[in-house]
Amino acid sequence: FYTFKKMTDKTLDYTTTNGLESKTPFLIGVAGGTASGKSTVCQRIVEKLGQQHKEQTERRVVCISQDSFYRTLSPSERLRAERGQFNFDHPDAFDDKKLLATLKDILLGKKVEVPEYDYIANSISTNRSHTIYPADVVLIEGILVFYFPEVRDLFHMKLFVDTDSDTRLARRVPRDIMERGRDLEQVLNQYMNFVKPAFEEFCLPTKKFADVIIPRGADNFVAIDLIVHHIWDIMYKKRPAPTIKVTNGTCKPHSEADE
Ligand code: UZR
Ligand code: MG
Repeated sequence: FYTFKKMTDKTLDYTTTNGLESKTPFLIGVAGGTASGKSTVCQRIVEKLGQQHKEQTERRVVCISQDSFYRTLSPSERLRAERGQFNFDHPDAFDDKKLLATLKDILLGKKVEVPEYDYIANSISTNRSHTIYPADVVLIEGILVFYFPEVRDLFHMKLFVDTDSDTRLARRVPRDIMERGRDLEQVLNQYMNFVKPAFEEFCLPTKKFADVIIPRGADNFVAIDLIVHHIWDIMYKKRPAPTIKVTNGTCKPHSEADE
């Protein structure tokens, strides 16, 4: 099997629609309902590509969460959020312009800063962010990454993690209570009032945009294996990646130092 050394020897290259021969990351979108296992699927892909122990600057495969693109709430929205009355599952809760601009920069081979999200404060951290260095493969996961058409059009590959709703709820409840500091009543109210209806209205209809639907999520080793093999093929056998359009910018190759 391939080693990490071999992997660093090559980067992706393909011709963009502006005609420039360019090396840009292969961008993968991972959507699915809350607690469907999106992050775990991404982690498994990174592990299978042998990346999990690498330093951030050396990584050839990186993951970003759409949570980093929640918009800043107004004072009254913030109060509602504290009472569990703000709809974090609605497309309006996100700063899609910022998400779009960041993904375009990534495709142009630029280094970007992505803030961390703080679930207890219900906002992005002002002091904690991480730098995403140019990589070969960038995964971006989130409930609504296929919702915004301009964002959706930037992905080379779209995955939808399709896990039953009852399984997702069963995972979501303990996660919110233990990791996100909520109580049971608040979690269930929020689920019934916002999470479930928004999933049905905004997330589920984006399943049709996926190239690959992964039933059962991260437990589906066969599907993850197939996806990883496809990524390998594109990275090493120079199978052409699908062409994507990056407007408002010129694609330029990574610097030699990144090779
Ligand atoms: P995943 N979310 C919060 O609980 N609090 C916030 O401050 C921001 C987001 C939740 C959001 C959504 N909903 O269902 C979930 N609520 O994060 C998406 N309520 O994250 O895909 O990891 O489940
Ligand atoms: Mg998540």
